[in-house]
Amino acid sequence: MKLEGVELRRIKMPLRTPFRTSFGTEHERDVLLLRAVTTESEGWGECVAMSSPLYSAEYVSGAASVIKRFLLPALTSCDAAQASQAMSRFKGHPMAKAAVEMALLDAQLRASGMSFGTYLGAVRSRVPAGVSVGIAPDIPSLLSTVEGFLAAGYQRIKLKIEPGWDVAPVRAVRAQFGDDVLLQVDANAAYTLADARHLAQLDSFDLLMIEQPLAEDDLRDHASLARLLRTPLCLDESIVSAKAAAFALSLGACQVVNVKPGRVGGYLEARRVHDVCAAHGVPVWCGGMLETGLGRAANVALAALPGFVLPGDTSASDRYYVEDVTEPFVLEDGHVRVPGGAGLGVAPDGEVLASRTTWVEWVPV
Ligand code: OSB
Ligand code: MG
Repeated sequence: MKLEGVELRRIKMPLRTPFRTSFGTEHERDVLLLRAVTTESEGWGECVAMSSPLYSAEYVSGAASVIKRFLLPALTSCDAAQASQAMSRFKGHPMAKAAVEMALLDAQLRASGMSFGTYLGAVRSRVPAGVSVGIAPDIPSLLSTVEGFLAAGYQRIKLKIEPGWDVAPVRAVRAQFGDDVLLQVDANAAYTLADARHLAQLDSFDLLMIEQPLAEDDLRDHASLARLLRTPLCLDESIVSAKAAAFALSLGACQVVNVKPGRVGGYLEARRVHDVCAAHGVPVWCGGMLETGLGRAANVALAALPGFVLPGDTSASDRYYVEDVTEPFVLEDGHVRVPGGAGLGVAPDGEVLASRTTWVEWVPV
């Protein structure tokens, strides 16, 4: 099997409703997709970089550039694991690397007839679905959004928080929907250790975890904060590799890990993060980056591994998109099904893709 080239494509996906986090508001998702063409098959990759470098240093145009200028020319084989090794000499750019690896892995698995889930080691055919709820304009609109998600069957609610939008929304959701709802919060690094006493007020709401309260590079302060709170800490932005996960766990910087393949450079490294955490008895869950059906298919396969013991941000397609590029992922009894077909097990619809495309370029390899 030989790689002939990769088509880079940017699509603009309108969001159902704006998604607000402590780092910004997203009105539409600008997604970079890769189509790897080999002598035997095609494979799809989705780059999770966002349009601006607000969640991490990567952004869509930068990812497209590094893929074209450095990552694709460095490929010596179209075996995903070997490609990942070849790309590792370039510093950083994990989301760009993850997208290339995903496209090659999909091509390779489609050629051999194996699913992503089987390849990664999935032990479940469906995974429980959680949902990430953006910062709302006011408490009544937050409550109506949460009510809708609970009615749809979501098994876990994650509220985005920031200074000024934390204790009150959590208290309101608990008061309205009760103590049985699995509830957690995500700060996207919006606090400092000086906020410890304020954050300790969240301890009375029996949250599953507080995700990434402090800066990405501040593992020591996370370890200090963890000792001041009863609520478990989870890390997202800080966990950039399996090695970083091992270090964070050894420091006591978190008790739970959010696994995002884009953030750690790919699905193979994501599996290693899972393995490190499993060896430490630390629960993990699968994060999300507003993926289309392509990235969602791979995430759901990953979330079916045995260490993923908490519901992830593996929502249905219609959480974000009225029309997905693939057949939509739907909620079935609060779960999302792991595709069983070869590779990702889903494929984009050519017409939907064409109608959303803003830029496309063929890069021969
Ligand atoms: O911190 O988990 C995060 C979305 C974009 C960037 C960062 C994050 C998120 C989410 C949404 O919380 C996850 C999803 O539903 O895809
Ligand atoms: Mg997060």
